[in-house]
Formats: sequence, C-alpha cells, structure tokens
Amino acid sequence: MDLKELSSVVQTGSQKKSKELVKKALDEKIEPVKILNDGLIEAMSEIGVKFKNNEIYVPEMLMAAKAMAAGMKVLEPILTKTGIKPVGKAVIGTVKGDLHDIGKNLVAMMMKGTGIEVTDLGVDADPAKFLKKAEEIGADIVCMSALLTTTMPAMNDTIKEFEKAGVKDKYIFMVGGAPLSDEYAKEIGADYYTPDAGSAAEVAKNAVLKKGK
Ligand code: B1M
Repeated sequence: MDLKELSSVVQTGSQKKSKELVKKALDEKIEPVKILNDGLIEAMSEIGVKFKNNEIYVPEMLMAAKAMAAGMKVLEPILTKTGIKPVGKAVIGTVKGDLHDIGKNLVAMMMKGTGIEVTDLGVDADPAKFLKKAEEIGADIVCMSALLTTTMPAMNDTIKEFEKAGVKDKYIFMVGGAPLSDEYAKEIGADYYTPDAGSAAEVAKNAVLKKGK
C-alpha cells in the first residue's frame, strides 16, 4: 500500500477511511512509525501548506485533524505497548490559549511507550493547572506544547508559576511544538527542547532516569 493514499484520505477529512487505511497498512506489515510519519503526519504538513496558501480554511483543517486523530486511535495501542514498569511521571499539556493537540497527543503516546506514566491536561491548560497537577501526582517532568507564536509566552508564564511557588527545581521542564527552538527554551529556563515526538520520548525517559539516580 502507498502511504500517500492514507495522506490524501486524511486531507479529505474522512475519519472512516483513515481508520480503514491505517488498519490495512498494519495488515500489510508496514512499520507503525512509518504509517505515522509518511501517512498521518505527512497529511498534516500538506494541510498546513494549503492553509497558508489560502487553498483551504479552518473547517477543512479541523476535519483533517479529526481524520488524523481517528487514524492515530488505531495506532495508539501498538505504539504505547510496553511491558516496562513506570520509569517516572509526566504532566503534559498544550499551553493556555492554544487548541492544537495532535502533536501533544503524539508526544504523550510515545512517552507512554517508553514506560513513563503520563497525565494529560488537554489543551488550553493554564499555568495554575500545570502546577496543581504536577504537585498532586508528584511528577518528574512537565511537558508543554505550543503551535502558535502567540502562545509560546504561556510556556514562560507556566515556568514562572512554578518559580513563584518555590518548586521549580523539583521538576524537569520540556517544551516543543513547531514554532519552538532550542534558543527559546533556554531563554525561558526550560531544560529541554525537542523537535519531534520520538526525540521527546527518548529525552524525557533519559532525563527522568537521571533525575531518579
Ligand atoms: Co492551526 N495553525 N490554527 N489549527 N494548524 C498552524 C499551527 C499554522 C502553522 C498553520 C499555517 O498558517 N500554516 C498556524 C500558526 C501560525 C503561527 O502562529 N506561526 C495556525 C493557525 C494560524 C491557527 C488559527 C489561529 C487559525 C484561525 O483560527 N484563523 C487557529 C488557532 C486556534 C487556537 O489554538 N487558539 C488554528 C486552529 C487549528 C485547528 C483547530 C483547525 C486545527 C487543530 C486541531 C487539533 O489539533 N485538534 C489546526 C491544525 C490542524 C493546524 C496544522 C495544519 C497542523 C498542526 C498539526 O497537527 N501538525 C498547522 C500547520 C502545520 O503544523 N504544518 C496549523 C501535525 C503534528 C504531528 O505536528 O503539532 O508540530 P506538531 O507536533 C510535532 C512537533 O512539533 C513536536 O512533536 C510533534 C510530532 O512529531 N511537538 C513536541 C509538539 N509538541 C511537543 C512537545 C514536546 C516535544 C515535541 O515536548 C513537551
């Protein structure tokens, strides 16, 4: 099966066909990570370009996002399968003002796959919500996602919230999302920036294990 077919189906917004094609790809023994990258994520990159060029608008972008989520549901049990006992705890969320959750969900999924216990705060999570949940569950790492340049400062506000409460040093802070960079992460005092879900999971696991020593 050509994964371009899956990418096209996701772009048309068909949740049913997206699920069917992910199942078909799995039946054909295509690597789950390849299905994710070359089928589902590829679709969202193309959708992003079309939106930027005014070829499509928000409703079409939303439909495509839902079709991607439907396909991800089929892949999730495979990507999160792990026999490892929890290596640590993470709190993850999309920061205040931001409703993009596909990337954040992927990061959460991959982290679970490395044996990290993940508590997901969803989207539009304000600084107090991050602090409250991290303290409540005794998290090791706080993970923030932002897809808009206008919501990046909410990451800074969140770290400041932990600082104000006098507990910043108890946690590892990781940030990510398309507009982020290593420089920005350093500027706001985050410990790590990672560009994709795979590296986020790997870096989080190593950081949590190091912290536990
Ligand atoms: Co929006 N949107 N959107 N959108 N959207 C972008 C982000 C945009 C780049 C499109 C464009 O102009 N080309 C643009 C942002 C411009 C900017 O700020 N620079 C944009 C805009 C402008 C908007 C609105 C303002 C549009 C409007 O209303 N006029 C609006 C804002 C709403 C809000 O949040 N308040 C809006 C709305 C939406 C939808 C709701 C319709 C929908 C989101 C649905 C959903 O998420 N449930 C949507 C979508 C789908 C997109 C695009 C097309 C796709 C995003 C995506 O899911 N990518 C996007 C264009 C694009 O990114 N090419 C766009 C796939 C995903 C797997 O990648 O999220 O980057 P990504 O995640 C990656 C990495 O970044 C990283 O790992 C992931 C996987 O490898 N990563 C982390 C992410 N978080 C991480 C955290 C980590 C580590 C790594 O550690 C903690």
